[in-house]
Amino acid sequence: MPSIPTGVVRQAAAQAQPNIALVKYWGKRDVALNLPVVGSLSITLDSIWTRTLVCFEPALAQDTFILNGVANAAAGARASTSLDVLRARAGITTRARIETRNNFPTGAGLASSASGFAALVTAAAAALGLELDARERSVLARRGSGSAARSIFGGYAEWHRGTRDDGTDSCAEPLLAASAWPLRVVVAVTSEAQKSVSSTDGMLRTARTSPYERAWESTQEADLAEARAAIHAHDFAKLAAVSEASCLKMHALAMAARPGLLYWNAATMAGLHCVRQLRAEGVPVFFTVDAGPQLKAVCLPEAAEKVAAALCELPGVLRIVECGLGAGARVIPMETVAA
Ligand code: 2P0
Repeated sequence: MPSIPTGVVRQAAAQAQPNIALVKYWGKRDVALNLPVVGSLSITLDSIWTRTLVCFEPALAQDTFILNGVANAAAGARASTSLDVLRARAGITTRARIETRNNFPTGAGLASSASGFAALVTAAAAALGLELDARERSVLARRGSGSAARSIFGGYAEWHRGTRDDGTDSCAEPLLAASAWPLRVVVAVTSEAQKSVSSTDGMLRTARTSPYERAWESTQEADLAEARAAIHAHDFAKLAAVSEASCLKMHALAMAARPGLLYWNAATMAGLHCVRQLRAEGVPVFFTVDAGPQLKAVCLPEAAEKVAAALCELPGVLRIVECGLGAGARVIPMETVAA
């Protein structure tokens, strides 16, 4: 296969933000392709991000991957697998230097793999001059990390399960723009540590051993329909009900695995009760928790300050990160990655 001519460097940078699933993804029908057993639905955030520069350089013998200024071989291996798919599309074998930065903790339940692979695919496609639409980038981002399919899009997005074995119909699509219903997300960070069981391992263990797997799969379509309807109607109470139900159902499914997966800590649990108490007092807020101990409180904009103040008070809450809803993955000026 040809390489880029000696001395010619092809490069581009992109930014993507994490997304938070309101109707959760958990379980794979194809591990290699990251094909999910269920569809899922999410909101993309605005102020926490991954910025990634990809430089294809003929002089490189192998891909190099630098995360927040430090070489990271494990993350680099996953990135290389994604780049291989793009290299094959472009008909080249040239290796790349990848520099990536997160302005939030990596691998701690804040969806860094979602923003990471959405930014990587968007930057690499631009560097190689591949004219891929967002749907195609969503398919490619999914192969790196399932939830990355959703971070290609801003605002509210749904990732379709798909039915094809090759995964070409398992991509996300936008449901509603962020500006059409600008909810806010208050994240209570309860640990900065990397999680002990990765999402991938947790999903595989769950599928092998949880007695609730079939119920999880058979009830997802109804949750997705309910969430879609709530979003289109801007019905906060309805979205709160289905989102909390999906979150608790996913964790119940995972807790029932052998050995059970416990992603929460005491502060996470305190956060769940705090959010329920606030809502009982009339505050428009609901919770969701992913494969880590951070508590995410989703609220109407006018409630954000009160929600942040209440969560901040809880023992074990280390800090609060507040976000709005943001845009999908996009190309950015290359100098902003190093800045
Ligand atoms: C989600 N999570 O829908 C669910 C809910 C965590 C809990 O997607 O194995 O990093 O790379 O496809 O996408 C986290 O899993 O897993 C996730 P892989 P991913 O957001």
